[in-house]
Amino acid sequence: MPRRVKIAAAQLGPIQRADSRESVVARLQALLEEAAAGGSTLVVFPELALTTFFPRWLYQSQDEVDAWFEEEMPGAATRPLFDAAKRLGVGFHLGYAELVREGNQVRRFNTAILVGRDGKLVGKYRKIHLPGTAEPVPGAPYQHLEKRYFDVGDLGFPVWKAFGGVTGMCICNDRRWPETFRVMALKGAELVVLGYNTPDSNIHHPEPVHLRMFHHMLSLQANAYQNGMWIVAAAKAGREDGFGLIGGTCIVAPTGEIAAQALTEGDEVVAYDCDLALGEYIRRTVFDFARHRRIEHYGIITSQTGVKVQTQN
Ligand code: ING
Repeated sequence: MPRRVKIAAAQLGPIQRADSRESVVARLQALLEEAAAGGSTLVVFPELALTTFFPRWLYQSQDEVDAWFEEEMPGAATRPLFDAAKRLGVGFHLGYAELVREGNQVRRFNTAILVGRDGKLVGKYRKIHLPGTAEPVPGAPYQHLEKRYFDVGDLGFPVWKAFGGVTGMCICNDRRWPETFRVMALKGAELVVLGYNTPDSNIHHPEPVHLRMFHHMLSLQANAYQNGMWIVAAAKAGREDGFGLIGGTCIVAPTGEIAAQALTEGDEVVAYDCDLALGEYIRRTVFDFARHRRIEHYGIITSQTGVKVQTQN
């Protein structure tokens, strides 16, 4: 029995360092309205969708860093987006930098939320796989300092009954790690939504530029198929203050096929009428976890973090 939900991936073009949150929220609202007009009931926005990709720089003070964070969600600048979504009866996924004050402790996360069609918060996820470095890479044309600016997510990989199925979230680099999707699939996820900011060059090792898009799509298509789930991924793309981010916003079916994909590196909505039941046959046959998985042979995956060479000879 099909269970259809029309989902939009709302790609954002570049956000310049000088752009105000208000100007960005106006763009997000325009994308939301375009998606709603096309019949979507869930809109997926990118990672850190309110600001430029600020971890590309080293800052001199913590105040400069904290200016990129939100202490309340919605706050004054983002309230119009929540109001528009509620008015239109459309849910959304939004990535942002979250600052949490608990007593005299401050914690900072690369966070994403899922908001229902009634405008109410369904759930929150905090990015677990933080890429890059805590210290700047000497001589690099730009930095990737997520390990410096964010704490590791402390909410695990939760899933929720939402949008007609079981829905989970992850963020950007999480999509490169199969554990991310397998954990949510083991909890019954049929749909995972995510945003990303992926630089168009590798500061850690020279590699052909086409691999950025190839690895992005490979990660999504493989994980969608191997877990029999829909994956919807929205980019922040284009050149931010001269630094390039890849596009490739897309909707991937549980078969691993690309159902819809963005053509530009600007603000662009791509949508697809996803049948959340499509993955059922995959999870009942080739990836029937209960019938085929042999966890007695997998223990090393959670008992060991890095590589320890241990050959038989
Ligand atoms: N960005 C990149 C991503 O995972 C990256 C970082 C790019 C890591 C390419 C490895 C290879 O898409 C974020 N924000 O995680």
